[in-house]
Amino acid sequence: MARPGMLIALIVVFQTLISSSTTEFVFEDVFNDPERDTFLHGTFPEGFIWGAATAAYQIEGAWDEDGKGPNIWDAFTHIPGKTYDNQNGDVACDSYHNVERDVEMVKELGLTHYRFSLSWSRIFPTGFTHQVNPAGVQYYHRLIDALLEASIQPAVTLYHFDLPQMLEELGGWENEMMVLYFQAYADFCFNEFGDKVKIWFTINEPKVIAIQGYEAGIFAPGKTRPGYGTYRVVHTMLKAHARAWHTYDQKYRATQGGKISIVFNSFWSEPADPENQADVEAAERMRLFELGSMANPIFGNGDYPELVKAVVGNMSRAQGLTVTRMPSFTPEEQQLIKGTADFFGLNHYSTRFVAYKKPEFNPIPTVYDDFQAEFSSDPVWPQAASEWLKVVPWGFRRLLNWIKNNYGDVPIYVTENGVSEPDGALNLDDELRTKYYRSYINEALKASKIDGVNLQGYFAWTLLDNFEWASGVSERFGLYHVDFNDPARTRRAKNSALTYTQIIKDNGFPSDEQAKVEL
Ligand code: GBH
Repeated sequence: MARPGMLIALIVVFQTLISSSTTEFVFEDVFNDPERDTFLHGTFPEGFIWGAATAAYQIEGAWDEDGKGPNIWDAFTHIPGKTYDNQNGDVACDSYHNVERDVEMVKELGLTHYRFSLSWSRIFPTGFTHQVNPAGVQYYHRLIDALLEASIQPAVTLYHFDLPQMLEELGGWENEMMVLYFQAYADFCFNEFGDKVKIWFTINEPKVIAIQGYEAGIFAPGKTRPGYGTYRVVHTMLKAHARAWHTYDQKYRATQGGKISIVFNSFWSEPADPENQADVEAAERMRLFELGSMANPIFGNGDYPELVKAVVGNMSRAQGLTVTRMPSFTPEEQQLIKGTADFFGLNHYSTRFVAYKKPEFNPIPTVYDDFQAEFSSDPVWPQAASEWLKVVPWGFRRLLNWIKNNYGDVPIYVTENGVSEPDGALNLDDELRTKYYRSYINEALKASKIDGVNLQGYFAWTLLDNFEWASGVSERFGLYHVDFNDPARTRRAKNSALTYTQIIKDNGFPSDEQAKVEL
């Protein structure tokens, strides 16, 4: 005789079978491979971090107020022709004068954490630590205190693209001394804010700063050092990061008990033709250039990947050089850098196809020639306002797995993920972003639940529309809309904010059955 309890159990099983046989997709018309794209119901591990991220220069404004010193983005954006429509971040979202409203949005979303960055030259106008600007320090205390008051944890980036101009004049990140200047700045911040801040990020996206700022010259400081800039700047930044990590580890960890790491940005590189061995190798080469060349020193053996060293070495030789263009670490430096991370910070936005490209020997070598790769995309992939950003949810899961396969069970925080829509008439119904978040977070869920990736947190980029670097305010990434024509910089929730709030409340995407049981 079946007992009533068993009968209910059978019904539940039956219902589960029915619901899992009706496949659900987020982008039904584009990503509808049942194996790859089927929506997964389920929730993230308990205690999962739900956040949103911003960066000082992109939101604060008040560029020369209350004793703040100039930084490289102030200088760069004030040069005509460097940014979209010559826009700058002089006012941006005016977050310097809107602490309360910003924290209110964080509360509305139900975030557990808010990731923002400190403006180095707001705290130290010249960058050097002998001359502090108390008003700048107070601003960050006010923000941090308001967050803590609302039980939201601050997650603080020390450096997000905005080097004090004085330090740039001494060579910027091409100057070896930056390692020590950065360490001194970091030391001050741990000491000043560390009793309240338990998650630290040293440098946001070293590779992006290096390639855009010191090789292509399209980001501040706008230097062009083809073939050399990227490698030299990444080299210095990795050492600067490592020193800051050790400072925290030795002087503050025991009393403050926080975590500290660095943030890398990466596309997913998919072979253009998975049957073509050269494309398969080119895709892996790109992953190593883009992510491995920074992750290997820290999460691997302390050194750059052998393949990357060999490729740059061979190219350099073929270019007639007797010394490789890629700097190398001494054994002591490798020791210094290896293991300097408490988690893996990952910014991810998009995927690209990679095909093999025959090496080109141009009169002036570039890092792009070193890649020996050709990029493309599938025309069906939804296009964001940013040219480089195609929406490809499944690439996210593959990237998370690649990190696990290469660097083991390291806890991963996705420190940025999001999508841009063009500037235009006020439209709070941001369908592309809503679908982007649902599908990308769903792929993260698959990585966590099915693949066993140790994913512990997720930060949406970004809390509010802001100054998108060289693109000015022409590309909007915010969960909240900002009216840049309004002196009050009024913020309004977009639909994606409501969607994200619900995902956070549910800690993922529980099935109807799961939701009922939890009631
Ligand atoms: C992040 O970088 C940044 O951390 C954040 O500040 C930014 O707002 C956000 O992404 C959105 O862009 O002009 O074709 O050479 C992400 C990595 C690196 C992607 C620079 C775009 C420029 C491509 N970004 N890249 S291109």
